[in-house]
Amino acid sequence: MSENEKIAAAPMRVMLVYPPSVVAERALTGANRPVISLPLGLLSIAAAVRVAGHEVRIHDARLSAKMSALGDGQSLFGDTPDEVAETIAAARPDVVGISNNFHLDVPVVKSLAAAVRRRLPGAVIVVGGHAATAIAEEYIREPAIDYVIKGEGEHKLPLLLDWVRRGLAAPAKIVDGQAQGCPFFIDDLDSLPFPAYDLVDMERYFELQRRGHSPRTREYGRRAVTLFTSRGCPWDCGFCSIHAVMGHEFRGHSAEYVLRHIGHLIERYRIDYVHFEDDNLTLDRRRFDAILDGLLAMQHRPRWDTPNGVRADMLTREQVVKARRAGCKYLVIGVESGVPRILAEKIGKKLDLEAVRRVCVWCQEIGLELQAFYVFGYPGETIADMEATRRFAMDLYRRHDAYPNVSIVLPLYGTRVHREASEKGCLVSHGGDVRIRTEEFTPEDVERVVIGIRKEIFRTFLLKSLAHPLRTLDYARVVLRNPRILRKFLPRALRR
Ligand code: B12
Ligand code: SF4
Repeated sequence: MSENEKIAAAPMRVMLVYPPSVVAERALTGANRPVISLPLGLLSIAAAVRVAGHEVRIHDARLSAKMSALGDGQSLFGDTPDEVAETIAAARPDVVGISNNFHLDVPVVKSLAAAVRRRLPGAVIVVGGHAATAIAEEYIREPAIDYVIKGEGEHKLPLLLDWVRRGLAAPAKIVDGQAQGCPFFIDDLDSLPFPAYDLVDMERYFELQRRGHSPRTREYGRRAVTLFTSRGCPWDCGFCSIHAVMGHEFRGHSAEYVLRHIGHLIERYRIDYVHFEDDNLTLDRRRFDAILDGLLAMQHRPRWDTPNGVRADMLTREQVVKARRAGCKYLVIGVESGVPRILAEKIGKKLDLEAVRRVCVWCQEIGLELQAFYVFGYPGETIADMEATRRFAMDLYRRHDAYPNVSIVLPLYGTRVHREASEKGCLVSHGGDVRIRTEEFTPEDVERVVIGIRKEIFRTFLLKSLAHPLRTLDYARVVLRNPRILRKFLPRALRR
């Protein structure tokens, strides 16, 4: 083998890093516990990088669960950028890949990259993820950052590593793979190896989730994992930012792959709960049916939920019935607004509210818990529209038990709402983040509406608890196993 061939075949040492999370300042007092779940993107990339013959490690900065003040109404969850950089430098990697999915974490990712650069001047530093993809142009202006990989990383990072080990500069600092014949979206998801769970301390995630850091509180501190079994969404809701990474075309792992994956997690990590975080778990009806059939056939099937929401018009009554039998703890549907005009003309969700009502009735009939997402503060909405959504949501809650899960529209980079609001000068800085202000409402108005409805939900919840003693017992079990939940939700519910 020639010297050049030896270099070309030598494995690179790769360190994949999940940054500390920027969270609200009140998290410091313990009133609002920051959340943690498996860094699925990095686990999946790590598995692909390993198959490509490189040495790979993962460092999740949140695992220390340390809290520190950042100022400006924010705090940091996990090790500080300097501490993370120390850990990374000790491993002397050739390439450092930092994940940046959330817009709030951007400043921290930039300072983390700078801290790594100071300690490892020769390392190649690359960022990727949802936020990184949306602001790739801004990132490559950072002196510490060599490359931004846009979109999914499983094929593009090994491609970049290949250039690096051959001593070649990538054709561009923004890597989308297409110039090299690498399709932007991965066509056959089943060709991907299972995420490299063995590279992280799974017990530490279970422990932190048990200690109140779980993003999904209804799992009772079980051995719960998040699973992402499909990518892409053909719809185009104006507030949603998934398309730049996941695309419009739906791509799913086969049911057989999903069931094997769950089997692997049960056997290797004794998991007993799955959060299907897909954007469209039910879009391919045959696939979803086959997953349900497979779960039904399992001897020790895990409980599961769909906390990221599914579309009400992509469910049949038979599926809802089967889902309950197959271990579904609760379903979540994305409704967003109770006003058809806002849904159709502003948000662009293309959802018939009759489909929502149907699913509410089905779930109530068969005793399957249901939650519904609503967002408030979309440009074009009036306070009267928000009131109408509040009435719609509370009516479905009171009559059909569809628990409303309400939030404020975040103008995320790369979304239609961000673009339109910024063109109209409607973006304002608010509480350390960016919010929307229109002629119809201010950020404070929207907050008032949302706090009002949260209080109404809480009161209704307490009343309903009296009528459903069994379910109340269920909630009591959650609280007993994790009393911090009260500190998290009570102040929020009671806040004026
Ligand atoms: C599960 C999930 C959560 C979970 C867990 C998140 C976590 N910490 O891991 C919870 C519930 C905690 C959550 C919370 C929030 N979320 Co969220 N979440 C998701 C969801 C549904 C799936 C993420 C996932 O696991 N995907 C599966 C893996 C395989 O994909 P991936 O992570 O994107 O990774 C791929 C690429 O991004 C890329 N990549 C990622 N990292 C890296 C690194 C390198 C080096 C490279 C090369 C490539 C690369 O390659 C990976 C493999 O292909 C996504 C939507 C989506 N479709 O992805 C939203 C999403 C990421 N969330 C979003 C938002 C806004 C939030 C919240 C701010 C919501 C809120 N109002 O509170 C909070 C922030 C919490 C926080 N600071 O941690 C937005 C982010 C947009 C943005 N630019 O900020 C998304 C895109 C949803 C949306 N509709 O727009 N979320
Ligand atoms: S919110 Fe859901 S339905 Fe709408 S575009 Fe995003 S993933 Fe698709």
